[in-house]
Amino acid sequence: MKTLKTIKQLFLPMLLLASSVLLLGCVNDDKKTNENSADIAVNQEMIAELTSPPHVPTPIGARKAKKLIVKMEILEEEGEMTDGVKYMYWTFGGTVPGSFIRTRVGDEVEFHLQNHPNNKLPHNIDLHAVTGPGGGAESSFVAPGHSKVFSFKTLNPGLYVYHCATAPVGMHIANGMYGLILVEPEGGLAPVDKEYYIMQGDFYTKGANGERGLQPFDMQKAVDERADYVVFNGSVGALTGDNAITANVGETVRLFVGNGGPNLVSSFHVIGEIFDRVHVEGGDLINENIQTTLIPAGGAAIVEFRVDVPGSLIMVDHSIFRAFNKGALGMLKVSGEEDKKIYSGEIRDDIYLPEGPGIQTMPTTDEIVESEIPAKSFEEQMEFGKQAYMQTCFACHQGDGQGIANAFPPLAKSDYLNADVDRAISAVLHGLTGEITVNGNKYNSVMTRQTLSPDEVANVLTYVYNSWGNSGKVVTRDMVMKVKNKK
Ligand code: HEC
Ligand SMILES: [Cu+2]
Repeated sequence: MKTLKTIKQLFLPMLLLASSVLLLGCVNDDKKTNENSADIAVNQEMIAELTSPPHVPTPIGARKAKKLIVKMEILEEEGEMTDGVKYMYWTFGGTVPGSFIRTRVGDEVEFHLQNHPNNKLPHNIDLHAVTGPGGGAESSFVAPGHSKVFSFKTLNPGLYVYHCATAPVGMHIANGMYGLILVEPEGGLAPVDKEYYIMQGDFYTKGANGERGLQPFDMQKAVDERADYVVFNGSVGALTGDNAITANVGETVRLFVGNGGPNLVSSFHVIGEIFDRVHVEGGDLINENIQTTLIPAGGAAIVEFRVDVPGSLIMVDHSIFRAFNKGALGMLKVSGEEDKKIYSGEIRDDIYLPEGPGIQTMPTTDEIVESEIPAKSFEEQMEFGKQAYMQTCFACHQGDGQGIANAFPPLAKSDYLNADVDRAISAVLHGLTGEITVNGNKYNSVMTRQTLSPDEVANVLTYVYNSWGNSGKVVTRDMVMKVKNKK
């Protein structure tokens, strides 16, 4: 009880301060506050410090508003969802969630969005901290091997989500394209001892939870909101065991918690702790003494508490099957002296382990293997071709070649495909842009060049031509070489 009082004493002056700021805020109407922020002058520039989760950049404190240069690189890269399960993540800065951006109100952010040349897809960024069309999405659409620059002024303080908004938007978000940007108020946030960055996300894989191998994204499960994994910081175990975040008894902890979705809302809870203060939805409203705070998809919260006793605090989405069966579980390890007045029981460091199938080994016979060997028969061409399709084409043209309306044309019963085999080979070898008509529907988009060997091109197209009601053509290596040597 005494310690509780001390916490109150500690936070009371801060609260008074916060409420007087709130009162002042009430005198001005919102619009005026924004206008005032827009008038804050910037006269120096600096490169923004970006950090990977669970770390956050140094607090802003009393720094004056500046021109802040943010360089964010998009990387599409394979990672591990859980033991033995690989996933092709699309990332801002090489991590899920993406790099943390820390700014203050009145900063003029010059944003450089760089799409790595090895990437397959165009992307963009929608920052919820932006006042402007699409949150920046319209100005930042960038093809692989290009960089886009746009600039915005941070008008409203708060913790904001950013995400990719390229069609199909849900798929880009589901593959990990989200992160947090903090806009600190004038004078900065109150100092604390430890700050961390945590973001929840739901993932949809072709195989069930725990099924091994490289698991492609499953559009239908995503549409149906049937998540195979719900995790903090991009994978099962990203914040447990050796990856746990830490603090010492008596320290104040601030968690910047976001939810990338794409679908699920998070009932964020820390087992064995009460949040002293929560910046509700990442905004100015402060709530106190909270057990569980709701974080919407595409939303965030700032959670603050003092740790009083040693042990492992377990962070969960209190939709509890997600925590124990789908991965939404992290640890904050607190070291220091016990305080029997606050908690008298035995404290163990190792009692909570995810019990879901995600951590069990469930070997399957049909693991996806990459093949460099030329196919010896039609059956082998079909088999290798299917593997290549599931790894390379699937993301856009979908599992049954049905495509995605207004974004990716169908390969199933495609008149465009069946009319001209050389043209199809060329599309895979060299990419395809400009307006085309497939089965009466117009598409005007970009298919990037696919990095496949001539054998793989022959196999994948043979698979496509002999699936889903197509014309049944067989494509050979020689046919591919002929098209290749033409250009
Ligand atoms: C990054 C997404 C993406 C990937 C991956 C991709 N495509 Fe495409 N594909 C497209 C887009 C977009 C178009 C339409 C281009 C346009 O509008 O000019 C297209 C067009 C085509 C077409 C011609 C139109 C049609 O429907 O018949 C063929 C054939 C094709 N792709 C085959 C493939 C094959 C085979 C693969 C895998 C080796 C593949 N694509 C991988 C996006 C993709
Ligand atoms: Cu994207």
